[in-house]
Amino acid sequence: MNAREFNFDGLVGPSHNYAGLSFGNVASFNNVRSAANPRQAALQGLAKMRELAARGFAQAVMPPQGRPNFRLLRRLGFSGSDADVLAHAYREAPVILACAYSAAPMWTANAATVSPSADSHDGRVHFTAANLNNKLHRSEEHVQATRTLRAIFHDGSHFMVHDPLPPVPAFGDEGAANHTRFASSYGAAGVEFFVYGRVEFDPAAPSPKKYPARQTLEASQAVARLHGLDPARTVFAAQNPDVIDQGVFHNDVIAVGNGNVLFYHDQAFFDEAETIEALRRSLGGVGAELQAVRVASGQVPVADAVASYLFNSQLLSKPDGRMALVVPHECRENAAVSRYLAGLVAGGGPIDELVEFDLRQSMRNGGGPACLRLRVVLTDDQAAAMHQGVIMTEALYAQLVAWVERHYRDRVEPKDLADPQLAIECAAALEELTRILGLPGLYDL
Ligand code: SUG
Repeated sequence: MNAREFNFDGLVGPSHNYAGLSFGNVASFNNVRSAANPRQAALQGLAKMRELAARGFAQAVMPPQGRPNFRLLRRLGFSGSDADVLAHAYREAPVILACAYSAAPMWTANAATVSPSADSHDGRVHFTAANLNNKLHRSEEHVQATRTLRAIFHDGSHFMVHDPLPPVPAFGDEGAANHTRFASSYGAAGVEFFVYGRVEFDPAAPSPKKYPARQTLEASQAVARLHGLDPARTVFAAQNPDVIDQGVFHNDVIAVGNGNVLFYHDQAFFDEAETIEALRRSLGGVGAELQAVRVASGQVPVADAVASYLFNSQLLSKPDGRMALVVPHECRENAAVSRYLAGLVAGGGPIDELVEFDLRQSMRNGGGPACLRLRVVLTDDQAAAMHQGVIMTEALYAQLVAWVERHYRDRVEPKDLADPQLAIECAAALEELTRILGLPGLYDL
Protein backbone atom coordinates (compact mmCIF):
# COMPACT_ATOMS: atom_id res chain seq x y z
CA MET A 1 0.00 0.00 0.00
CA ASN A 2 1.36 3.43 -0.90
CA ALA A 3 1.83 5.56 2.21
CA ARG A 4 3.73 8.69 3.24
CA GLU A 5 4.84 10.19 6.48
CA PHE A 6 3.16 13.51 7.26
CA ASN A 7 4.85 15.73 9.79
CA PHE A 8 2.36 17.77 11.80
CA ASP A 9 4.32 20.67 13.22
CA GLY A 10 3.00 22.60 16.17
CA LEU A 11 2.24 26.22 15.37
CA VAL A 12 3.77 28.19 18.24
CA GLY A 13 1.07 29.98 20.21
CA PRO A 14 0.99 33.72 20.95
CA SER A 15 1.86 33.28 24.64
CA HIS A 16 5.23 31.56 24.11
CA ASN A 17 7.36 32.37 27.16
CA TYR A 18 10.20 31.04 29.29
CA ALA A 19 8.94 29.98 32.71
CA GLY A 20 11.36 27.25 33.77
CA LEU A 21 8.53 24.81 34.27
CA SER A 22 10.23 21.58 33.22
CA PHE A 23 12.48 20.20 35.95
CA GLY A 24 14.89 17.82 34.21
CA ASN A 25 14.87 19.82 30.96
CA VAL A 26 18.14 21.75 31.09
CA ALA A 27 17.26 24.45 28.54
CA SER A 28 13.93 25.23 30.19
CA PHE A 29 15.70 25.69 33.51
CA ASN A 30 18.58 27.73 32.13
CA ASN A 31 16.36 30.25 30.37
CA VAL A 32 13.79 30.77 33.09
CA ARG A 33 12.27 34.24 33.17
CA SER A 34 14.15 35.53 30.16
CA ALA A 35 12.21 37.49 27.52
CA ALA A 36 10.63 35.41 24.77
CA ASN A 37 9.66 36.50 21.27
CA PRO A 38 6.46 34.65 20.31
CA ARG A 39 6.33 36.25 16.87
CA GLN A 40 9.83 35.09 16.00
CA ALA A 41 9.15 31.66 17.50
CA ALA A 42 6.09 31.16 15.31
CA LEU A 43 7.87 32.43 12.20
CA GLN A 44 10.85 30.15 12.83
CA GLY A 45 8.50 27.16 13.07
CA LEU A 46 6.61 28.19 9.96
CA ALA A 47 9.85 28.61 8.01
CA LYS A 48 10.74 25.00 8.79
CA MET A 49 7.31 23.79 7.68
CA ARG A 50 7.45 25.80 4.48
CA GLU A 51 10.93 24.66 3.50
CA LEU A 52 10.18 20.99 4.10
CA ALA A 53 6.86 21.22 2.25
CA ALA A 54 8.60 22.97 -0.65
CA ARG A 55 11.08 20.11 -0.80
CA GLY A 56 8.22 17.68 -1.29
CA PHE A 57 7.88 16.27 2.22
CA ALA A 58 4.29 15.85 3.41
CA GLN A 59 3.80 18.64 5.90
CA ALA A 60 0.85 19.80 7.95
CA VAL A 61 0.24 22.15 10.84
CA MET A 62 -1.18 21.47 14.29
CA PRO A 63 -2.92 24.52 15.75
CA PRO A 64 -1.92 25.94 19.14
CA GLN A 65 -4.12 25.61 22.22
CA GLY A 66 -6.23 28.25 23.94
CA ARG A 67 -4.29 30.24 26.51
CA PRO A 68 -4.46 31.18 29.27
CA ASN A 69 -6.10 28.05 30.57
CA PHE A 70 -8.81 29.76 32.64
CA ARG A 71 -10.36 26.39 33.48
CA LEU A 72 -7.16 25.41 35.31
CA LEU A 73 -6.88 28.75 37.10
CA ARG A 74 -10.49 28.71 38.28
CA ARG A 75 -10.18 25.08 39.36
CA LEU A 76 -7.26 26.13 41.54
CA GLY A 77 -9.31 28.79 43.31
CA PHE A 78 -8.72 31.99 41.36
CA SER A 79 -12.11 33.61 40.82
CA GLY A 80 -13.94 36.71 39.61
CA SER A 81 -13.71 38.21 36.14
CA ASP A 82 -11.03 36.97 33.78
CA ALA A 83 -8.95 40.04 34.65
CA ASP A 84 -9.42 39.32 38.37
CA VAL A 85 -8.33 35.72 37.88
CA LEU A 86 -5.14 36.80 36.12
CA ALA A 87 -4.30 39.51 38.66
CA HIS A 88 -4.96 37.21 41.59
CA ALA A 89 -2.88 34.36 40.13
CA TYR A 90 -0.01 36.70 39.26
CA ARG A 91 0.03 38.06 42.81
CA GLU A 92 -0.29 34.78 44.65
CA ALA A 93 1.07 32.09 42.38
CA PRO A 94 2.95 33.41 39.33
CA VAL A 95 4.22 29.92 38.54
CA ILE A 96 0.66 28.61 38.24
CA LEU A 97 -0.18 31.55 35.99
CA ALA A 98 2.82 30.65 33.82
CA CYS A 99 1.55 27.06 33.64
CA ALA A 100 -1.84 28.31 32.46
CA TYR A 101 -0.13 30.41 29.80
CA SER A 102 2.42 27.86 28.58
CA ALA A 103 2.72 27.46 24.82
CA ALA A 104 4.16 23.96 25.33
CA PRO A 105 1.60 22.31 22.99
CA MET A 106 3.91 23.54 20.19
CA TRP A 107 5.94 20.36 20.86
CA THR A 108 3.55 18.05 19.10
CA ALA A 109 5.85 15.03 19.44
CA ASN A 110 4.27 14.95 22.90
CA ALA A 111 0.68 15.29 21.68
CA ALA A 112 0.08 11.60 21.05
CA THR A 113 1.48 8.24 20.07
CA VAL A 114 0.52 7.27 16.54
CA SER A 115 0.38 3.81 14.99
CA PRO A 116 -0.11 3.53 11.24
CA SER A 117 -2.81 1.26 9.86
CA ALA A 118 -0.20 -1.27 8.64
CA ASP A 119 0.60 -2.00 12.30
CA SER A 120 -2.81 -1.90 13.99
CA HIS A 121 -5.23 -4.78 14.46
CA ASP A 122 -8.14 -3.14 12.64
CA GLY A 123 -6.45 -1.42 9.71
CA ARG A 124 -7.08 2.05 11.11
CA VAL A 125 -4.57 4.69 12.16
CA HIS A 126 -4.57 4.82 15.97
CA PHE A 127 -3.75 7.83 18.12
CA THR A 128 -3.54 7.99 21.91
CA ALA A 129 -3.33 11.49 23.29
CA ALA A 130 -0.52 11.71 25.85
CA ASN A 131 -1.54 12.57 29.41
CA LEU A 132 1.75 14.43 30.06
CA ASN A 133 0.99 14.17 33.74
CA ASN A 134 4.55 14.74 34.93
CA LYS A 135 4.27 18.51 34.63
CA LEU A 136 1.36 20.72 35.65
CA HIS A 137 1.74 23.03 32.65
CA ARG A 138 1.39 20.08 30.23
CA SER A 139 -1.08 17.95 32.16
CA GLU A 140 -4.19 19.37 30.50
CA GLU A 141 -2.88 19.53 26.95
CA HIS A 142 -4.59 16.24 26.20
CA VAL A 143 -8.04 17.87 26.40
CA GLN A 144 -7.45 20.07 23.38
CA ALA A 145 -5.05 17.60 21.73
CA THR A 146 -7.79 14.95 21.66
CA ARG A 147 -10.28 17.48 20.36
CA THR A 148 -7.89 18.68 17.66
CA LEU A 149 -6.94 15.18 16.56
CA ARG A 150 -10.63 14.23 16.36
CA ALA A 151 -11.33 17.34 14.27
CA ILE A 152 -8.52 16.60 11.81
CA PHE A 153 -8.90 12.81 11.77
CA HIS A 154 -12.68 12.77 11.95
CA ASP A 155 -13.40 9.80 9.70
CA GLY A 156 -13.94 6.84 12.02
CA SER A 157 -13.55 4.32 9.22
CA HIS A 158 -9.89 5.35 8.87
CA PHE A 159 -8.92 6.79 12.26
CA MET A 160 -9.29 6.03 15.93
CA VAL A 161 -8.34 8.68 18.49
CA HIS A 162 -8.18 7.16 21.99
CA ASP A 163 -8.62 9.04 25.23
CA PRO A 164 -5.41 9.54 27.25
CA LEU A 165 -4.30 6.98 29.82
CA PRO A 166 -5.29 7.50 33.47
CA PRO A 167 -3.50 10.60 34.79
CA VAL A 168 -1.52 8.89 37.55
CA PRO A 169 2.25 8.35 37.87
CA ALA A 170 1.91 4.66 36.93
CA PHE A 171 0.78 5.71 33.46
CA GLY A 172 2.98 8.71 32.76
CA ASP A 173 2.84 9.04 29.00
CA GLU A 174 4.72 11.57 26.86
CA GLY A 175 3.56 10.39 23.45
CA ALA A 176 5.68 9.99 20.36
CA ALA A 177 8.77 11.50 22.01
CA ASN A 178 9.43 8.00 23.35
CA HIS A 179 8.15 6.04 20.37
CA THR A 180 9.72 5.21 17.01
CA ARG A 181 8.46 3.19 14.10
CA PHE A 182 10.66 1.20 11.77
CA ALA A 183 9.63 -0.42 8.48
CA SER A 184 11.05 -1.25 5.06
CA SER A 185 8.61 1.29 3.59
CA TYR A 186 5.94 3.49 5.16
CA GLY A 187 3.09 1.33 3.88
CA ALA A 188 4.61 -1.99 4.99
CA ALA A 189 4.06 -3.70 8.34
CA GLY A 190 6.48 -2.14 10.79
CA VAL A 191 8.09 -2.50 14.19
CA GLU A 192 7.04 -0.11 16.94
CA PHE A 193 9.69 0.76 19.49
CA PHE A 194 8.74 2.16 22.90
CA VAL A 195 11.36 3.54 25.27
CA TYR A 196 10.44 4.04 28.93
CA GLY A 197 12.21 5.74 31.80
CA ARG A 198 10.90 3.72 34.72
CA VAL A 199 8.66 0.82 35.72
CA GLU A 200 5.95 1.61 38.24
CA PHE A 201 5.27 -1.93 39.38
CA ASP A 202 8.89 -3.07 39.62
CA PRO A 203 10.77 -0.98 42.17
CA ALA A 204 13.99 -2.87 41.32
CA ALA A 205 13.95 -1.68 37.70
CA PRO A 206 16.41 1.06 36.74
CA SER A 207 15.27 4.61 37.31
CA PRO A 208 16.98 8.02 37.46
CA LYS A 209 18.06 9.56 40.77
CA LYS A 210 18.07 13.25 40.06
CA TYR A 211 15.49 14.06 37.39
CA PRO A 212 12.08 12.49 36.82
CA ALA A 213 11.45 9.71 34.33
CA ARG A 214 8.31 10.86 32.56
CA GLN A 215 7.39 7.68 30.67
CA THR A 216 6.56 4.36 32.31
CA LEU A 217 6.67 0.88 30.82
CA GLU A 218 3.07 0.41 31.94
CA ALA A 219 1.98 3.41 29.85
CA SER A 220 3.84 2.21 26.76
CA GLN A 221 2.32 -1.26 27.11
CA ALA A 222 -1.17 0.19 27.46
CA VAL A 223 -0.75 2.27 24.30
CA ALA A 224 0.48 -0.80 22.39
CA ARG A 225 -2.61 -2.72 23.57
CA LEU A 226 -4.99 0.09 22.65
CA HIS A 227 -3.50 0.28 19.18
CA GLY A 228 -3.76 -3.47 18.71
CA LEU A 229 -0.09 -3.93 17.91
CA ASP A 230 1.35 -7.35 17.21
CA PRO A 231 3.65 -8.31 20.14
CA ALA A 232 6.13 -9.82 17.68
CA ARG A 233 6.50 -6.41 16.09
CA THR A 234 6.64 -4.36 19.28
CA VAL A 235 9.83 -3.70 21.25
CA PHE A 236 10.00 -2.11 24.70
CA ALA A 237 13.35 -0.87 25.96
CA ALA A 238 14.53 0.89 29.10
CA GLN A 239 16.15 4.25 28.68
CA ASN A 240 19.51 4.68 30.39
CA PRO A 241 18.62 6.37 33.72
CA ASP A 242 22.04 8.06 33.83
CA VAL A 243 21.26 10.07 30.71
CA ILE A 244 17.87 11.13 32.09
CA ASP A 245 19.90 12.55 34.97
CA GLN A 246 22.00 14.46 32.42
CA GLY A 247 18.98 16.16 30.87
CA VAL A 248 17.67 13.56 28.42
CA PHE A 249 14.06 13.92 29.55
CA HIS A 250 12.65 12.20 26.45
CA ASN A 251 14.23 9.46 24.33
CA ASP A 252 14.00 11.75 21.29
CA VAL A 253 16.77 13.84 22.84
CA ILE A 254 19.20 10.92 22.34
CA ALA A 255 17.87 8.76 19.48
CA VAL A 256 15.82 9.06 16.31
CA GLY A 257 14.72 6.44 13.81
CA ASN A 258 13.15 6.24 10.37
CA GLY A 259 12.69 3.48 7.82
CA ASN A 260 15.22 0.83 8.84
CA VAL A 261 17.67 3.34 10.37
CA LEU A 262 18.24 4.02 14.05
CA PHE A 263 20.51 7.00 14.74
CA TYR A 264 21.45 6.85 18.41
CA HIS A 265 23.98 7.61 21.10
CA ASP A 266 25.79 4.71 22.73
CA GLN A 267 24.51 5.86 26.16
CA ALA A 268 20.84 6.03 25.11
CA PHE A 269 19.64 2.66 26.40
CA PHE A 270 20.01 0.79 29.68
CA ASP A 271 21.15 -2.29 27.78
CA GLU A 272 22.43 -1.22 24.39
CA ALA A 273 23.30 -4.67 23.04
CA GLU A 274 19.99 -6.24 24.06
CA THR A 275 17.98 -3.31 22.68
CA ILE A 276 19.71 -3.36 19.31
CA GLU A 277 19.40 -7.13 19.10
CA ALA A 278 15.66 -7.01 19.91
CA LEU A 279 15.12 -4.43 17.18
CA ARG A 280 17.22 -6.39 14.71
CA ARG A 281 15.23 -9.56 15.41
CA SER A 282 11.87 -7.87 15.21
CA LEU A 283 12.74 -6.03 12.01
CA GLY A 284 14.01 -9.28 10.54
CA GLY A 285 10.50 -10.63 11.09
CA VAL A 286 9.11 -8.05 8.67
CA GLY A 287 11.86 -8.64 6.14
CA ALA A 288 13.87 -5.53 6.99
CA GLU A 289 17.43 -5.16 8.14
CA LEU A 290 18.19 -2.69 10.92
CA GLN A 291 20.84 -0.12 10.07
CA ALA A 292 22.15 1.20 13.36
CA VAL A 293 24.09 4.44 13.16
CA ARG A 294 25.79 4.57 16.53
CA VAL A 295 27.42 7.69 17.90
CA ALA A 296 30.06 6.90 20.51
CA SER A 297 30.54 9.01 23.63
CA GLY A 298 34.11 9.62 22.46
CA GLN A 299 32.77 11.31 19.34
CA VAL A 300 29.94 13.27 20.96
CA PRO A 301 29.69 13.36 24.76
CA VAL A 302 26.15 13.27 26.21
CA ALA A 303 26.49 16.90 27.35
CA ASP A 304 27.12 18.00 23.75
CA ALA A 305 24.22 15.92 22.48
CA VAL A 306 21.95 17.64 25.02
CA ALA A 307 23.31 21.12 24.32
CA SER A 308 23.10 20.79 20.52
CA TYR A 309 20.04 18.53 20.23
CA LEU A 310 21.89 16.45 17.63
CA PHE A 311 19.44 13.56 18.09
CA ASN A 312 16.35 15.73 18.32
CA SER A 313 16.59 15.87 14.58
CA GLN A 314 14.18 14.73 11.92
CA LEU A 315 15.32 11.85 9.77
CA LEU A 316 13.48 12.21 6.47
CA SER A 317 13.38 9.76 3.56
CA LYS A 318 14.21 11.33 0.23
CA PRO A 319 12.97 10.05 -3.12
CA ASP A 320 16.46 8.68 -3.94
CA GLY A 321 16.27 6.36 -0.94
CA ARG A 322 18.80 8.29 1.15
CA MET A 323 17.93 10.31 4.23
CA ALA A 324 18.25 13.94 5.23
CA LEU A 325 18.86 14.93 8.84
CA VAL A 326 17.04 18.09 9.90
CA VAL A 327 19.06 19.72 12.67
CA PRO A 328 18.95 22.97 14.63
CA HIS A 329 21.64 25.65 14.17
CA GLU A 330 23.05 24.70 17.55
CA CYS A 331 24.55 21.57 15.96
CA ARG A 332 26.84 23.69 13.82
CA GLU A 333 27.85 25.80 16.78
CA ASN A 334 28.99 22.81 18.82
CA ALA A 335 32.51 21.81 17.73
CA ALA A 336 32.23 18.07 18.48
CA VAL A 337 28.80 17.77 16.87
CA SER A 338 29.70 19.80 13.83
CA ARG A 339 32.80 17.65 13.27
CA TYR A 340 30.79 14.49 13.71
CA LEU A 341 28.09 15.60 11.27
CA ALA A 342 30.60 16.53 8.57
CA GLY A 343 31.93 12.96 8.75
CA LEU A 344 28.45 11.45 8.89
CA VAL A 345 27.16 12.91 5.63
CA ALA A 346 30.42 12.22 3.82
CA GLY A 347 30.68 8.69 5.16
CA GLY A 348 28.58 6.80 2.58
CA GLY A 349 25.93 5.76 5.13
CA PRO A 350 22.17 6.18 4.85
CA ILE A 351 22.25 9.86 5.92
CA ASP A 352 23.82 12.02 3.22
CA GLU A 353 22.41 15.50 3.78
CA LEU A 354 21.95 18.04 6.56
CA VAL A 355 19.11 20.54 6.55
CA GLU A 356 19.58 23.21 9.17
CA PHE A 357 17.06 25.56 10.77
CA ASP A 358 17.12 28.42 13.23
CA LEU A 359 14.67 27.28 15.91
CA ARG A 360 16.31 29.15 18.74
CA GLN A 361 13.09 30.37 20.33
CA SER A 362 11.87 26.79 20.77
CA MET A 363 15.31 25.42 21.57
CA ARG A 364 15.61 27.77 24.55
CA ASN A 365 12.76 25.82 26.11
CA GLY A 366 14.22 22.43 25.19
CA GLY A 367 12.31 21.85 21.94
CA GLY A 368 14.22 20.97 18.76
CA PRO A 369 13.08 20.02 15.25
CA ALA A 370 11.83 16.58 16.33
CA CYS A 371 9.90 17.92 19.33
CA LEU A 372 8.03 20.27 17.05
CA ARG A 373 6.50 17.58 14.89
CA LEU A 374 4.14 14.62 15.19
CA ARG A 375 4.68 11.93 12.60
CA VAL A 376 1.57 10.43 11.03
CA VAL A 377 1.99 7.78 8.36
CA LEU A 378 -1.02 7.85 6.02
CA THR A 379 -2.02 5.94 2.93
CA ASP A 380 -3.32 7.99 0.01
CA ASP A 381 -6.92 7.24 1.03
CA GLN A 382 -6.29 8.25 4.63
CA ALA A 383 -4.52 11.43 3.55
CA ALA A 384 -7.55 12.30 1.44
CA ALA A 385 -9.90 11.54 4.35
CA MET A 386 -8.27 13.85 6.88
CA HIS A 387 -9.14 17.54 7.16
CA GLN A 388 -7.35 19.22 4.26
CA GLY A 389 -7.14 22.73 5.70
CA VAL A 390 -4.09 21.90 7.81
CA ILE A 391 -1.87 20.76 4.94
CA MET A 392 1.02 23.16 4.45
CA THR A 393 1.04 24.95 1.11
CA GLU A 394 2.63 28.21 -0.05
CA ALA A 395 -0.79 29.85 0.25
CA LEU A 396 -1.37 28.62 3.81
CA TYR A 397 2.16 29.63 4.76
CA ALA A 398 1.55 33.18 3.51
CA GLN A 399 -1.76 33.37 5.37
CA LEU A 400 -0.23 32.13 8.60
CA VAL A 401 2.73 34.51 8.40
CA ALA A 402 0.34 37.44 7.94
CA TRP A 403 -1.79 36.12 10.81
CA VAL A 404 1.25 35.88 13.12
CA GLU A 405 2.33 39.38 12.16
CA ARG A 406 -1.15 40.71 12.95
CA HIS A 407 -1.60 39.03 16.31
CA TYR A 408 1.70 38.17 17.97
CA ARG A 409 3.83 40.24 20.28
CA ASP A 410 7.58 40.31 19.79
CA ARG A 411 8.32 40.25 23.50
CA VAL A 412 6.75 38.40 26.42
CA GLU A 413 8.29 38.55 29.87
CA PRO A 414 6.91 37.05 33.09
CA LYS A 415 5.23 40.33 34.08
CA ASP A 416 3.31 40.43 30.79
CA LEU A 417 1.32 37.37 31.83
CA ALA A 418 -0.56 39.61 34.27
CA ASP A 419 -1.71 41.89 31.44
CA PRO A 420 -5.38 41.11 30.70
CA GLN A 421 -4.85 42.43 27.18
CA LEU A 422 -2.55 39.48 26.38
CA ALA A 423 -5.41 37.06 27.10
CA ILE A 424 -7.70 39.05 24.80
CA GLU A 425 -5.08 39.02 22.05
CA CYS A 426 -4.59 35.25 22.36
CA ALA A 427 -8.35 34.61 22.06
CA ALA A 428 -8.67 36.89 19.03
CA ALA A 429 -5.75 35.16 17.32
CA LEU A 430 -7.22 31.68 17.76
CA GLU A 431 -10.65 32.81 16.69
CA GLU A 432 -9.23 33.96 13.37
CA LEU A 433 -7.07 30.85 13.05
CA THR A 434 -10.10 28.56 13.10
CA ARG A 435 -11.31 30.37 9.99
CA ILE A 436 -7.94 30.16 8.23
CA LEU A 437 -7.70 26.42 8.89
CA GLY A 438 -11.39 25.77 8.22
CA LEU A 439 -11.92 24.27 11.66
CA PRO A 440 -14.91 26.08 13.20
CA GLY A 441 -15.61 24.98 16.76
CA LEU A 442 -12.06 23.73 17.24
CA TYR A 443 -11.83 25.45 20.59
CA ASP A 444 -14.16 25.29 23.54
CA LEU A 445 -13.10 28.60 25.02
O1 SUG B 1 8.09 19.12 28.04
N1 SUG B 1 9.53 22.27 27.50
C1 SUG B 1 9.06 21.01 26.96
C2 SUG B 1 9.92 20.56 25.82
C3 SUG B 1 9.35 19.38 25.12
C4 SUG B 1 10.29 18.77 24.13
N2 SUG B 1 9.67 17.68 23.47
C5 SUG B 1 10.30 16.57 23.07
N3 SUG B 1 11.49 16.24 23.48
N4 SUG B 1 9.68 15.77 22.28
C6 SUG B 1 9.02 19.92 28.04
O2 SUG B 1 9.93 19.89 28.87
C7 SUG B 1 9.35 24.25 28.91
C8 SUG B 1 8.30 25.24 29.31
C9 SUG B 1 8.84 26.37 30.13
O3 SUG B 1 9.76 26.15 30.91
O4 SUG B 1 8.33 27.52 30.00
C10 SUG B 1 8.75 22.96 28.36
O5 SUG B 1 7.66 22.62 28.67
